[in-house]
Amino acid sequence: MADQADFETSAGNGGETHQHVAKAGSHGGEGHLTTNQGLRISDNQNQLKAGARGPVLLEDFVLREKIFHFDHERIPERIVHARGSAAHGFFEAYESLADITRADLFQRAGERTPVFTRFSTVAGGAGSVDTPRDVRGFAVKFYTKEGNWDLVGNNIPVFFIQDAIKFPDLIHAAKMEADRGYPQAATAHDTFWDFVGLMPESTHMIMWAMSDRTIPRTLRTIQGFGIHTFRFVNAEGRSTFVKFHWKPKQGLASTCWDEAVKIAGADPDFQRRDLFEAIDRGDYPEWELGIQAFDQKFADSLPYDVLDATKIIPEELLPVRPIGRMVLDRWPDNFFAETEQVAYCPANIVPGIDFSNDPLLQGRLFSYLDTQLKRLGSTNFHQIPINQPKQCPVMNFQRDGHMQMLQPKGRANYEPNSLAAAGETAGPRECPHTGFTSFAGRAESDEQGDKLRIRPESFADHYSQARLFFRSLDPAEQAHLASALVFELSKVGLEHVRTRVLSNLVNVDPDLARRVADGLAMPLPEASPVAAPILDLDPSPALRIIRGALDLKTLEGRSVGILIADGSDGKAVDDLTSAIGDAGGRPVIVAPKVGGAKMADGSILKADGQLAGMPSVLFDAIAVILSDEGCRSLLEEAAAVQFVMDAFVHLKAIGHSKEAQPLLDKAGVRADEGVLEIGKSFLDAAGTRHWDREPKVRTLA
Ligand code: HDD
Repeated sequence: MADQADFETSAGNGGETHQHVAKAGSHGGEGHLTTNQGLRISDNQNQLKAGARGPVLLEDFVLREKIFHFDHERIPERIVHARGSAAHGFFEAYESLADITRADLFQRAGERTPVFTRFSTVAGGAGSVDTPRDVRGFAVKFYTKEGNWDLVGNNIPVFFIQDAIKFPDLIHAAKMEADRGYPQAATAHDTFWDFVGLMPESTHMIMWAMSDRTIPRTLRTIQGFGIHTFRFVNAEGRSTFVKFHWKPKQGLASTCWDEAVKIAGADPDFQRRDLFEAIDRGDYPEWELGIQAFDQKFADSLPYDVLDATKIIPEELLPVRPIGRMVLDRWPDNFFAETEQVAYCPANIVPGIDFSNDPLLQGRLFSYLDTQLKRLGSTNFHQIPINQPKQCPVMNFQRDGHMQMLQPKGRANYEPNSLAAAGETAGPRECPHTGFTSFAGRAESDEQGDKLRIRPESFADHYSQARLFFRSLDPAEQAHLASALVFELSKVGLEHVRTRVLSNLVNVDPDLARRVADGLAMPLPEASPVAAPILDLDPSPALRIIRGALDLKTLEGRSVGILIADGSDGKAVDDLTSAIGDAGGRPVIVAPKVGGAKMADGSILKADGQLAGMPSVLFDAIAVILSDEGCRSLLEEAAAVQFVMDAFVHLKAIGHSKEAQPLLDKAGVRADEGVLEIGKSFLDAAGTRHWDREPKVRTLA
């Protein structure tokens, strides 16, 4: 028997009808190994055999139970967003929002609500890499006192399609091609661009997807968006439309494409590791939650429809009001139990929050619940600890089903009942005052009443906001976007598909289309026909990453790789390491051998990583502290030359000792404001990328 303490029970969801829930994860304690029936195991190394060299016996139930369980360890991965990383934390409200919502989590300044947040890529399988060009999922489960609220968003504020009926087509086209099973986690292939070309409504999202937003530096440096228009509803029943925004305190930062590709090889788990390590060292990632709140009159004043998920409301037109912050401060105990089994669902809302008629959102309300049954195998998936409400009971008469964990007592399993009159437990009752009621106001759609498979006229403009996005970007970002289009379309074998996409791009911006056509060495086609006039909307600088509002110049939370070798000046390394730490950064020592290098004074300085295994793509800036002799030896080392060369072409700051200059020369480093001898100004330079270097190191479209 295992120690009794290993099998503690918790009240969990217990309420009147749900009794105790055995605590999952109780198998982690010290003690004796047992079978799942609690039988103590005497030998976990050998099967039961008939004689020392004889055949294995079918009777070996210890073996069979162990292998049976192992064989079933995998569950179906998510059809989309399969690869993800998650963390626990809290949401803290800044002030009472009682004027616009009755949602309990927004009533009191300083109130904290536990959250579980999962970030993901979309297209790749669970075992794919962290840094493909892809949208990042940003899903937050708020365990409120009134039930779980899930805000299941992305790091991009718009979506590819307007109507949920197109979702399976979109995902089929984006994922590996059906016959060949590749490419994994990549949109650079025929079927994706075929779909995109034929669905001009995806053009705005394509602009975002081809921008640096989809190659984020870390998960800590992405924005998040609820995308759809939702509603807040206050105690009087008045509705206000809201759009949700998450802004990273760490700033918004992306990689260069070449860098993202190299990170995939150097560390396929780069972003997962970064999140884990940041939380582990107490550098808790934080986001501010903000809302754009508006009424029907404001919605009616816009030249696009707020129910159309391919549209944003520019922040310059309607500022984002900060309403609280989320801090992620605890890594899950167990990846499978929590990150894999967490079941988000946009239909999980609480009183004071409600849906709009956005047809994409409406379709999602069905899909997520359905997918959980397939993945988690039972309608009782809500009883898995990560999915249970943490601050309120679950009480109802839903019963039985696969893997039912609860043991309700008594006869009451229907409502209403009058069993209380006989002294029996009657169970929970509905509550018209505190229970959730759907917002009953007049529907936004004038078409309400007729059954129609139709797209409203107000959804017809597919290009104005794509143009707005492109024209709002910094020139360096525009060049990255154009080059990404060239790269992706170069991987498309079907020429008519490339031509069709180019025709759509002409509608976005003729200059962009020309740059992409030049990059492909293809003629520029005519613009594709449009269903609505294309508007020149005012640019929105808030959409920029580079030189935008969230482009922070700081070492906080960023890493500096310090390359050393035998003969380096130990004091210079120490001084730099402390200075980086004081500035909130993370120094990482890289040496030809992981055991360390012999400093000039004879001491040994241990390395955090070996040069061949820690290329500079893993860092935000680099320093090279070498002696003459150390530098000479590294001139013959391709990994060292590449370390410096990549940092330069990825626009990172390079600090160096005088003696390291020959290595910089060999790597083709040219002097600019980001290349400095080690000193105070290097620390300033290391807090940012050096965009002005871009034209010197790459030919962009
Ligand atoms: Fe979805 C997962 C985000 C449209 C159907 N979606 C999923 C996840 C995120 C999003 C972040 C992963 C949640 C997690 O970490 O477990 N999805 C979005 C956004 C959308 C969107 C921001 C548009 C604005 N999704 C969308 C549509 C459908 C789905 C239109 C279907 C009609 N999504 C699913 C799903 C998934 C999912 C198949 C797969 C795994 C899961 O739900 O739990 O049901």
